[in-house]
Amino acid sequence: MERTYIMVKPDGVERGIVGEIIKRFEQRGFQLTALELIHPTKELLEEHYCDLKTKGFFPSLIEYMSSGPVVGMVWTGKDAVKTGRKMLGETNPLNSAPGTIRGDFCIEVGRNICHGSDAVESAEREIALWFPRGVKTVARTHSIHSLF
Ligand code: RTP
Repeated sequence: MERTYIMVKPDGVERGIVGEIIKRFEQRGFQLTALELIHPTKELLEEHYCDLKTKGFFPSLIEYMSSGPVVGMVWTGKDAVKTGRKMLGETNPLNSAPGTIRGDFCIEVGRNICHGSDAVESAEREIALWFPRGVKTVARTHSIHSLF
C-alpha cells in the first residue's frame, strides 16, 4: 500500500483547519497511519525543502514554516501520493479548483496551509525525516467495503 506525508502548515494549524483536512482524507478512504504536532526547527525544514534551497523564496518559506507548530501525518492507501496532491490543489491557490483544500481555504501561495509529497520516493524520504522512530501500519480490520 502506498503512503504519503501530509503536513498542515502553521497557518492551517492556527486557523483551526486540521480537523477539516483529517476529515477529508478519512472520508476519501485513506488510513491515518501516523500523526504528530511538532514545532519544527529550521534545520529540519531546510532538510525537508532541500530541493528548493536555490529559490529566492527559500528564506521566507523557512521563516513561515518555523513560525509555529505543524501537524505531520502519514496517510496510507491506493495512489495516496497522487490523490493526496489532487485533494490539496495546486501550489498557488489561484490555480486551485474549489473543492480542493487550497481552493477552499486560502488565497496566498506563501500561506497555502498544507503540504503533500509529490512522489512515492519523496514521500518515503519525508516520512523517514519527520518520523525517525518509524511508522507502523496496522492492517485494517474494518474495510470500507464491509458486507454488512
Ligand atoms: P509543498 O511542498 O509545500 O507541498 O508545496 P508544493 O510541492 O506544491 O510546491 P513547492 O514548489 O515544493 O514549494 C514549496 C512551498 O513553497 C512556497 N512557495 N512560495 N513565493 C512563491 O513564489 C512560492 N512558491 C512556492 C509554498 O508554500 C509552497 O507550498
